[in-house]
Amino acid sequence: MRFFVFRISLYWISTILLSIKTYLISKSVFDLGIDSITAEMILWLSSIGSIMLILALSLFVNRKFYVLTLLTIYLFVSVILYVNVLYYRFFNDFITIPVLFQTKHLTNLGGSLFDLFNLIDLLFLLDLLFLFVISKRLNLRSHTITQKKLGIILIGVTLLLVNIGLAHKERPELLTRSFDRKLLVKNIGLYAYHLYDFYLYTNTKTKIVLADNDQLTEIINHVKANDENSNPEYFGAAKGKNIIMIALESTQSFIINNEIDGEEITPFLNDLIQSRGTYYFSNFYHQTGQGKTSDAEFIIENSMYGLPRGAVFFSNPENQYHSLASVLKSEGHYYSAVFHANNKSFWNRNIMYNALGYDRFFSEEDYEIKKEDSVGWGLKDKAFFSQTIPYLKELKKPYYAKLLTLTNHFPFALEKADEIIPEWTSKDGTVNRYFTTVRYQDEALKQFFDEMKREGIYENSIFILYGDHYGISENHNKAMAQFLDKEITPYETIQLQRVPFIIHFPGRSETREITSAVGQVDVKPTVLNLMGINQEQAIQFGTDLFSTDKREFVILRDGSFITDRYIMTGNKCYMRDTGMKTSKESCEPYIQLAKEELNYSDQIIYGDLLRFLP
Ligand code: GP9
Ligand code: MN
Repeated sequence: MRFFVFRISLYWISTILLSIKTYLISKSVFDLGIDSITAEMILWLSSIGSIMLILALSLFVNRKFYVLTLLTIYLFVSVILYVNVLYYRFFNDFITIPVLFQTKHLTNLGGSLFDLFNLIDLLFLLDLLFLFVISKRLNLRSHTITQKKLGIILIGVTLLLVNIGLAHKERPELLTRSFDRKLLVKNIGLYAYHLYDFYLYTNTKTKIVLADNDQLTEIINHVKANDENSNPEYFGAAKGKNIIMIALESTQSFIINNEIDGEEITPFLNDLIQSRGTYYFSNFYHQTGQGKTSDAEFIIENSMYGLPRGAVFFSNPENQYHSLASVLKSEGHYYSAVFHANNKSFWNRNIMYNALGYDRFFSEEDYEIKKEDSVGWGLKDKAFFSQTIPYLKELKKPYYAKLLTLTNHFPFALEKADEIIPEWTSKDGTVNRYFTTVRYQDEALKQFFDEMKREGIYENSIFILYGDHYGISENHNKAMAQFLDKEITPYETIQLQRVPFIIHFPGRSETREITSAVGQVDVKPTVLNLMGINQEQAIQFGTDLFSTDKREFVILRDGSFITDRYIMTGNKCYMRDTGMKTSKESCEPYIQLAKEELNYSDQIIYGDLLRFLP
């Protein structure tokens, strides 16, 4: 035994112990959904790889301090691990640097520390004691390892690279888009997650520190110069009404008033569009980037663009915003709530919603998610809507409620029993299933509207329905060409970025289809105008959709744009009505403008510039 212990140096014993501890805690405390051999492997690799590298820091100090440094690092990492355990037991989430500064969060935790502690946690101390006891004995031997530090670092880095490779296969774009803390920890491990969080935090903070007030003045001038008047006829048209906004997951406009094998795909939406009191915008474009659903939320809340990379929900949840929810609250005394039956930390919503001024977030925890009611990403839309009704009835009026659907999300999974129309029959399974899940979502909406009518919610509300972003990516052009019976050129790809946008006012007699090109940035100014809220001082990149002097100029996040006559994408200019290529000069005047507009919006976010407003 003695021989064995002396052979293995303190460094390796520490690495093994800490890896085992991290693995056991990740499996028992954190609910990461480790459900495959690959996921198990990733968990081991990420723990061992990062622990090897962290502990290797001790190999670079003077030999005299080697053991002390190693033990200190070990203790430090154990503390990080344990603090996450306590935090997770309370918040069902992992710590981020910004929340460390949110005193509200930590006081909550502090108040219930005693309840969060489990006797079994004392086991987490055993390894520390053990190491402490043996460390003295190993002291003499330990320096031999310091000669092998290069090898150790090489192994650590290799393990992490393999880990990242596997993680990338499991979840492409994980690091550029962030998605969700649980997914991050599951795929890169707790320690690398903290490093990543630290990087995001410092990167964001540096840009904010360097920003100044003058930038804002320039942007205000730009915004004012491009402003268009809201339509006074609609000013206050829905004043005091409850606002019910529904995000239609991955829903594109091409399915509206369309059929598959003789079956309507969206009979309810088609009817709604024809009903009294409905305004349907048939050339409404999503403007989202990598932040997908969260970008759509951000754009609609703020009338600003998302970021060129990553999700602003993740990178800038600490900024000051003048969001729809907060303006409705300050100017119209509206209560606001979001309903979404998914993990609350997905897209960092639980944190970002504070910055957006929402009063309440009903997430997965507020829904009863039975196995038979869930598919794919979670609670099916029908159950989601039904369970939301009682909550809606209890909300303080007037309210602004936003509901985010989920069933029509890639990979568009649905059980046979829920299928209203069968899957399509092309060679592309994704596209085939899409029609079926869109049809299901449409049925769920119908049921929701019926229930709202029965429960007396309908009459006093105004409804805003929007598609958040595309559901069928360019990888499926072949099947799409087959369905639409035309080639999917870059011009068509832009046209496929249209998503439904519907405003429905119960009690109004008009029915209108508005065909001008508009986008998600225009939603906030429209809603505020309908609510009778003056926005002269607002910094926003969109304008009232009912404005009579509205210019047609929609900018997509990649710099593509749509004007009354042209569509520009991939550095080529097309005629908007025919899709024919035309000379680049026609689009030229808008290119710079589009860049400028996106850039100004980015500057506001990167520099947290709205904090400079009085
Ligand atoms: C997750 C849901 C889907 O909560 O909003 O996000 P997406 O992948 O569409 O951005
Ligand atoms: Mn989405």
